[in-house]
Amino acid sequence: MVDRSPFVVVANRLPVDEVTTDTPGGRVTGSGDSRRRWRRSPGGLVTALHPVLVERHGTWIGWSGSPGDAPDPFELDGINLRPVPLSEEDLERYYEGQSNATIWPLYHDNVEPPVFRRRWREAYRVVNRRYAEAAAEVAAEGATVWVQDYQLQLVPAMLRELRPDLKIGFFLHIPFPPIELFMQLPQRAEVLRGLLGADLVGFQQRLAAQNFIRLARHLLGTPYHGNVIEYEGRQVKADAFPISIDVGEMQRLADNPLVRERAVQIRAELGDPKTVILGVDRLDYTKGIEHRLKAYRELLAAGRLSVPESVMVQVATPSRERVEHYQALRIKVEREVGRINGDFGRVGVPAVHYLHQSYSRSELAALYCAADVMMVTPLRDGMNLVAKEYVAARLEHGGALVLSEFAGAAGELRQAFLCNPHDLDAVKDALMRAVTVDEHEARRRMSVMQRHLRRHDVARWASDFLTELGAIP
Ligand code: GDG
Repeated sequence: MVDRSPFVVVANRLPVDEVTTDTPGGRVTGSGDSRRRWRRSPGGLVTALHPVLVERHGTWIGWSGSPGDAPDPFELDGINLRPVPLSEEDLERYYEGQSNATIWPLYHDNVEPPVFRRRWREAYRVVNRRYAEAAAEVAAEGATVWVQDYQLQLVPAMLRELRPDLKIGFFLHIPFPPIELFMQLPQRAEVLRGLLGADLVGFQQRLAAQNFIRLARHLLGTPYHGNVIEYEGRQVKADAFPISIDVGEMQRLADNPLVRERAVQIRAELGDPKTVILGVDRLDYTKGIEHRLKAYRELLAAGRLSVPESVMVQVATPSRERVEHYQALRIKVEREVGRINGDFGRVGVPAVHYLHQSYSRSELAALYCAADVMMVTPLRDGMNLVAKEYVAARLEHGGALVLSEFAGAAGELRQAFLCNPHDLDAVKDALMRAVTVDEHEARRRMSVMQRHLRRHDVARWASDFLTELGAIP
């Protein structure tokens, strides 16, 4: 039996990974056959919420990462973890289906056509109820429950029905679409009512909060004043809380002598080019990887860039590999990489180093330190933390960020080289401006953006949200 908590986080995934080998740092939990080792997974969300969770004897509810029966609740680094079971079929329908093949593309401006399936919708409902029931069970009287992201949009209303005494917050990490797109969703009223179960609904950008408020009015006729919606005798606030990163962690990594040495080594391994251009993304069609590669190819073809003076490194972390859209994307990206290397590479000197792999935080930091230009060109992105990580890692190095106007981060990182990723010429121009910017100007831009990030890190994001929710004084 888990103790009841005054502070509960509900997210699709628990912030831990199971350790299968004797990796140092893994903690043993449970007893007998259920002895399993876990390690806290890196991530801004858990870093930001860790102090609050520890201080308040908090509980995190989520999936453990393995299909089938859930492990018993356990404690790790001062946080109570309450696993929710997901079967193979739940994963296929609720997670890969409704979450990642319906809602994900729809909320990202339909950059790929969303797929609508009735059985996915039903699975989404069933799984959301499971998370809501778990939260209702562990939350203490009058507790604060913070629900995270697009996989769990029905949880706030389900939870309110079970436990009207709770204070419920919801944060959406991805964009919230304009009315005309949202209206395509067959489950639209149910999703909207699900979100309206919260006391505070947080978005990455103000525009998203406005889309939500207008949608509620359009679909349910709910009156509103400012950012407060009147719904079923309650007030629901909708506001923007742009998420950020653990700036200190990234700066410490970038300052670590081993990471710096590795950055020098990476440049040497790339043949000490004049310009290293970097992309780091989950292999996702919203990230604009193909567009970026195409822009680079056209610049090479026109002789505005050349190999080996410039080289591109594209890390494309494997993601959602069982979803069809992602399989098709991988083929397209890899074809483009092959084409560029075929046309412009030489034996031992590729034009693009393509890495379909996952890296440690320190290797990522070394890549950020090694790159003169970082390309972040999503077609649509709630925020994009990679852009913020690059800026934080640059310390005194200068360097230039090419950033899509369609990433939430563009609202804050105004000194980046901004571009419209749908306009190939604009991407090419922004990339050339970043490649050729003089050092003084590059440092100036970087230091303005760093100052902004130091004041707006992920701890501030969490405390702004929880203060607005009335969960902290
Ligand atoms: C969603 C929204 C919003 C990437 N490769 C590796 C690795 N990463 C890390 C990055 C970064 C994170 O993953 C990716 O975050 P993004 O923000 O760039 O993108 P999404 O995954 O799409 O995140 C997004 C975010 O939620 C937060 O609200 O910003 O808009 O789509 O931290 O560094 N980390 C490691 N190895 C890798 O190979 N260790």
